[in-house]
Amino acid sequence: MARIKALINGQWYGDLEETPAVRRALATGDRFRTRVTADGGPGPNGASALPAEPGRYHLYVSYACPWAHRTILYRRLKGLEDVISLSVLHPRMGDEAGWRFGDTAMSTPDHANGCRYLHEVYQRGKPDATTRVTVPMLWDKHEGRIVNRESGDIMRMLNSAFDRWGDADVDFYPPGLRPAIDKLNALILPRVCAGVYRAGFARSQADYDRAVHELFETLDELERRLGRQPYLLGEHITESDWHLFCTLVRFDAAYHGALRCNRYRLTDYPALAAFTRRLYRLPGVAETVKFDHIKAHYYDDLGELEPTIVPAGPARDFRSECTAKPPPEFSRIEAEH
Ligand SMILES: N[C@@H](CCC(=O)N[C@@H](CS)C(=O)NCC(=O)O)C(=O)O
Repeated sequence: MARIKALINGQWYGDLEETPAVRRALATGDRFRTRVTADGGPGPNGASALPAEPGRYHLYVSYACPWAHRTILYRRLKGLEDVISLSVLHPRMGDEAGWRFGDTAMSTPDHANGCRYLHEVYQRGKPDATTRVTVPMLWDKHEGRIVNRESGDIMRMLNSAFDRWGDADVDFYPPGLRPAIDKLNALILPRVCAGVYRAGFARSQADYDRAVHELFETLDELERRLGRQPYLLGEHITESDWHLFCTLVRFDAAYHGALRCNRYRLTDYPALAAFTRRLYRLPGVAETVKFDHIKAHYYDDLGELEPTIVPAGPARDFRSECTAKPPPEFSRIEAEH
């Protein structure tokens, strides 16, 4: 059974067996889905909301994590670095304390709460919380509580709620493209972005095989799409592009090996690789991609990997890939073959 880290009724467990009871407790535990809107009016579907204000909110991230990476990118590309403050967790979170702060080359102190570990911040925000302790997490410094820890929600908030201070011209979720973005996200998020995790953390060979099949089938489809246009929805960069980018940029460094997604590498897909480079080269993006953090994280003790699963790849046909003629002394052997 998998070992996980979690807060249960406010108590921290750094090495917990994921029994059905634990899974149920977490499934019905705290959600933290408050939004920040421009004027504090309700969020999507009437979600409770807080007003955008400069200096009020704090973002907890790790540069290793693809979900946190999206929020780092939005903070940068929307020009919100002076509006929303930031603390960086150390990428190695395998020991029992989980995500930790520190004044190191790979992390910062906790600038908002002065805690040593992220689970302490969660406890401070909600003393009886039942939840996994994840990044990214958006914190309200005025009320001393967790606003939200869903990267998809945080992206949408940063995209529009803070436009009085940020760059209002940059819009990754424009009204005219919303249905198309939502449709694409419904394909990419489960099959690619979460798909690499479903493969890597599968508990059985059959679950792994299914996840890997869906992952590479979808990458094939996206390769065809990006062979025709620079970004997923044409000429305009949207939220869906950033979802995909944050997974692809980690693919060869981490997912291919550590999460056993090794049928092909990103570099085996010309259009997907070109798309990743295209986004990487946009001003401000390269600084958000830290391969040392990514590798340290995924090759740390993630604790939940099933040791007996056999990886699917590499899918190579050396015979058709090699066109060189054999030296003459081998021609007799080949003729006999
Ligand atoms: N639903 C979250 C997922 C975030 C997530 O899974 N973060 C990982 C790091 S990549 C984490 O903090 N895991 C710690 C844990 O689950 O114990 C989101 O999209 O923001």
